[in-house]
Amino acid sequence: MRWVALSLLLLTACSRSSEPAPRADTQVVPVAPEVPPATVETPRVELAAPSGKAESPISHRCPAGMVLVEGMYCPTPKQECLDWMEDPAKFPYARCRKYREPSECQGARVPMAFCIDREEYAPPGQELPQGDTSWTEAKKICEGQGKRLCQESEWTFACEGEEMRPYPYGYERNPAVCNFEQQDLVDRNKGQMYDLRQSNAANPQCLSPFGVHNMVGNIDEWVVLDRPHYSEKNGGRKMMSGLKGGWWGPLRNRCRPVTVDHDELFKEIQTGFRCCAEAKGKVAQNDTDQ
Ligand SMILES: [Ca+2]
Repeated sequence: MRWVALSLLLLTACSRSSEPAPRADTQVVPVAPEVPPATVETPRVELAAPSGKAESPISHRCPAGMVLVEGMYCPTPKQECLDWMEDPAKFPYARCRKYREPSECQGARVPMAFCIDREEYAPPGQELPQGDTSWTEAKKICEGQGKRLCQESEWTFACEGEEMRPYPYGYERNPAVCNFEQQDLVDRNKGQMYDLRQSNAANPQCLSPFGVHNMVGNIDEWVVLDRPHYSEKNGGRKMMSGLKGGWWGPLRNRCRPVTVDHDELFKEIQTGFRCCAEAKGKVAQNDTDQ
């Protein structure tokens, strides 16, 4: 019973900061929080200030279908939640209704320039993003396209922008623009999660400051962790697989959190990815932060 395991997962899930990977689970996950397992979740807080780099849709520096993400990334922003939907002291995966605006950058920024797929990966000719994909499979598909799996910090920057937005679209949680906060998650007759993926043509407003689509919600996206995760459930084994953005359930669905503890072969209907690639040309450091 996969779904039984799923429910355990919801309760157990992963950690560093993201939403638990979903498990299909048996219960209609109550509107609530995902529960936490142990973790390293860093309570990140606060939000951002507009810095605006407006989107850079298509660039000659990136392959077709990719967006140029260039600017000064803040590794340690202060993003302060003003209105929690659950008690973060009890639920590591608590959702935040509204953040203080703007966010503040604590520490030095880092220049970044790379390309990222505008959309969640969908097989050629299809608009429905591919789910049921493991980290290992995602990596192979990206590399087969001459790309690579995104680094955690790259994904975060593409989502937050220089403004360090908690949500790609701003400071207030808004399930009307992206696919998350769905409540009816499990088909009890079949004992499995409903497939609530939405097409890449849906949710046109679910954009990051760089114009990257559906980063939070819809498909949970595999990345390469910035720092290794040593999984207790795997005997302390080093793992580099992380999930970003959450899926369609009532999760954190923010830019900063990352879910760890799902190994390289884990996959469910809600796990997918998008790829990154090197940008052509030099990093124009002086052009970026203004
Ligand atoms: Ca997504």
